[in-house]
Amino acid sequence: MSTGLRYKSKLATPEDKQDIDKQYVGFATLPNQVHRKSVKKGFDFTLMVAGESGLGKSTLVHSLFLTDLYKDRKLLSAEERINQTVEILKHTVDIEEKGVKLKLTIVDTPGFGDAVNNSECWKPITDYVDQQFEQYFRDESGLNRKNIQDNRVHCCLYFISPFGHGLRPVDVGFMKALHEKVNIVPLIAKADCLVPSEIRKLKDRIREEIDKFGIHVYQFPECDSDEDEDFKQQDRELKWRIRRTATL
Ligand SMILES: Nc1nc2c(ncn2[C@@H]2O[C@H](COP(=O)(O)OP(=O)(O)OP(=O)(O)O)[C@@H](O)[C@H]2O)c(=O)[nH]1
Ligand SMILES: [Mg+2]
Repeated sequence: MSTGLRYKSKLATPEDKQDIDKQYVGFATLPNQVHRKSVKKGFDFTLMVAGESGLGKSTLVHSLFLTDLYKDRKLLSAEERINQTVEILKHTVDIEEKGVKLKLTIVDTPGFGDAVNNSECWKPITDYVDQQFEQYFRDESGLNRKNIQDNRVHCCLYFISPFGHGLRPVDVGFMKALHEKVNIVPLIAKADCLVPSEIRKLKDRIREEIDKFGIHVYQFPECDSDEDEDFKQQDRELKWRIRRTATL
C-alpha cells in the first residue's frame, strides 16, 4: 500500500525518518494516513445567508468570521454605508486553524420581500444553488477530477423577521423551494429587539409552523451511543445552548 510519503527535507535524520514511518506505515496507521491526506488537501465549506431585506444578513457575515471579507471596500460615511445587497455576492477566504486549512465561501444574497408581488422572488437564489450542483456534476464527469472545487452550498442561514407572528408566506415559499437542496438553519434576526420570553414564544410558533408545512430544516445529529461520556456531555450542552438562542 502506498502511504504517499514524501520526506520534506534532505536533512531529515534517520531517527526522523523512523518516526514518520511509525506514524504512517502499515494498516494500523490508516486513520493517520486519512487524517494527513485530508488536512493537507484542506476542506471546502460554503455558507449562504438568505432572508427578507434589511434583517442583518450582510452585517452577520461581516461580524461572524472576524475576517475582513470585504477588503476592497472603501470606508464610506454612515449614510452611504447602509447598502442594500442587490446581487448574489460570493466571497472566499482561506482560513487556517491548527494547521487545518478551510476554504470558506460566503454567499450573501439580496434580501427579498420588498416587492408588491413576492411570488418566486427567491428564484435567483434557487437558480444559484442549482447552478453549483450542475457545475460540480460537470467537474465530476470531466477528465480532471483531482482538483475539483466544491462550491455547492452546504448550509443556508435563513433569517426570519422578529417583528412578525411566525413565518410569513415568503418564508414558507423560500424554505420549501430549498429544503431538499441545502441544509437550512432558520434563525430569528435582530433577536436583540425581543425579550427572552418573546423569543421563546416566537420560536415555538415558528417550530409549529415548520412542522405544519412539512419543511425540513437541519437537525443536529444525534450522538453515537459509543461516544465517551465527556463528548456526550459537550453535545448535550451545545444543543441546550442552541435551544436558548435565536437559532431554531
Ligand atoms: N438591532 C439590530 N440591528 C441590526 C442587526 N444586524 C444588522 N442590523 C442593522 O440592520 C440594518 C440592515 O442590515 P444589513 O446587514 O444591510 O441587512 P441585509 O439583510 O444584508 O439587507 P439586504 O442586503 O437589503 O438584504 C443595518 O442598519 C444594520 O445596522 C442586529 O442583530 N440587531
Ligand atoms: Mg445585504
